Amino acid sequence: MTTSRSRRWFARAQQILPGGVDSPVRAFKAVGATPLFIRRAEGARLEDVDGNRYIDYVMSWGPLIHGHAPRGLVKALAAAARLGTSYGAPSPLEVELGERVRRRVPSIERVRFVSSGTEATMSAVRVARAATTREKIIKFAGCYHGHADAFLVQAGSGALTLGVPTSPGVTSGAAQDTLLASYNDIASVHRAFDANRREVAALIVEPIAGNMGVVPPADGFLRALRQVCDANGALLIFDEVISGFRASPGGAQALAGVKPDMTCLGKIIGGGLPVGAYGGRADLMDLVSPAGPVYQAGTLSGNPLAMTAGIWCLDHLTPKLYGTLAALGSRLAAGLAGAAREARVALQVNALGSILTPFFTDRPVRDYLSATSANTEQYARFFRAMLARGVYPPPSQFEAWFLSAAHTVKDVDSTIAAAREAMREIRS
Ligand code: KE4
Repeated sequence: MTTSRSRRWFARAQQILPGGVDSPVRAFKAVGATPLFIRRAEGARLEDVDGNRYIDYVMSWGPLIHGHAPRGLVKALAAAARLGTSYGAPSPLEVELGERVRRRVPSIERVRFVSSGTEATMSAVRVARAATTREKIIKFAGCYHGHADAFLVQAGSGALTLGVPTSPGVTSGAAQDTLLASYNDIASVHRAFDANRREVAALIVEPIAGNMGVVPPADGFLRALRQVCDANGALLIFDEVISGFRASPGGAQALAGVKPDMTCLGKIIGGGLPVGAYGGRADLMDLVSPAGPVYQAGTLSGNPLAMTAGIWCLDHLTPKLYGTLAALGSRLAAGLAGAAREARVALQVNALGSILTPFFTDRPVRDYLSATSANTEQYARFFRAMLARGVYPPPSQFEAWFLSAAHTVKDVDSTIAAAREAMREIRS
């Protein structure tokens, strides 16, 4: 299997794109390999510029629950494009998609479409700060909400969980209003609230964490977050950019039976086109301009192509599909665990529905600390061994593997067979 054309494209790309990519994780730095440049994709398959084909478990990081380029979606987009690619004016499509979102996620009484998950989360926090006239937010170590300054923060020194920037260019001013808590540790949330009484506008959380690898919420954790926010007059924001319409037809909030004040969406509601959305209680969302004073805008917000894609994707999500995806997910999870056991490699597989992460550690993974106990070098070797066998996992230990309607039992069984060989190969 040659990847010479990808290498040439990567060398050329690095002359114009920082790091040769348009998003860092794609550069394969965490897995010590050269990124593959993709020529086309269809169903569950990627094809790189050298003609190599792979079973894809990145699936564009979550949007492609129906697989790459579903025929019906491509047809709908082609028709939409003939009617114009952007109007910069309202269209019925935004209303149609907004009503579909509300039917499936009733906590979203009003919704605003934007063009990325980052725009959605940063705008939701702005609304929360305006509604409460408070400035601080609480987030969890290991949860990722996009690259707005307020989120590029890690636990600083001292027990008070004060945030410090994780990136140059983020000012201490932007970071100081972000407090850190530990996922699945409600006591850490109480500590953050108690140390900042009546100062916390909102707590934002991935209700099923996907960005430290998949870490499901412990029983009762999300309900406890609802209670502690209510007790402190803070708003609860669910960042469902990954879990929205992925975990269940109503997202993670439907599974947990917990109603957030606001929800952020992305990925699946755009079917691979640039979309994000934030929404929630009408009294909060009616603060957003031009209904209210909280400013937020976007040239391509509600774009007709993206709305068309979102409508098609939601309309083709059936209860049966979730059952099929969950069965595939658990088959793959069990297969990876079995492959590791056979090779005597320490592995913990966290799985929920159609997302999962194999962690190379012998510790159960339930938060950022235990996730980072994973052997990332071993994951990198596993990644390279799988790529060589025609399987394309996420190029980082701390990401979710995504299944889609296009993946078959045969794909999963081939992946497991490849994993059995790869595990033997990497056994340290
Ligand atoms: P975007 O701005 O990348 O559309 O969305 C940010 C975001 C917000 N919230 C959650 C829960 C997310 O997972 C994301 C983005 N996810 C990453 C993958 N873990 C996108 C991939 C990338 O950064 O290239």
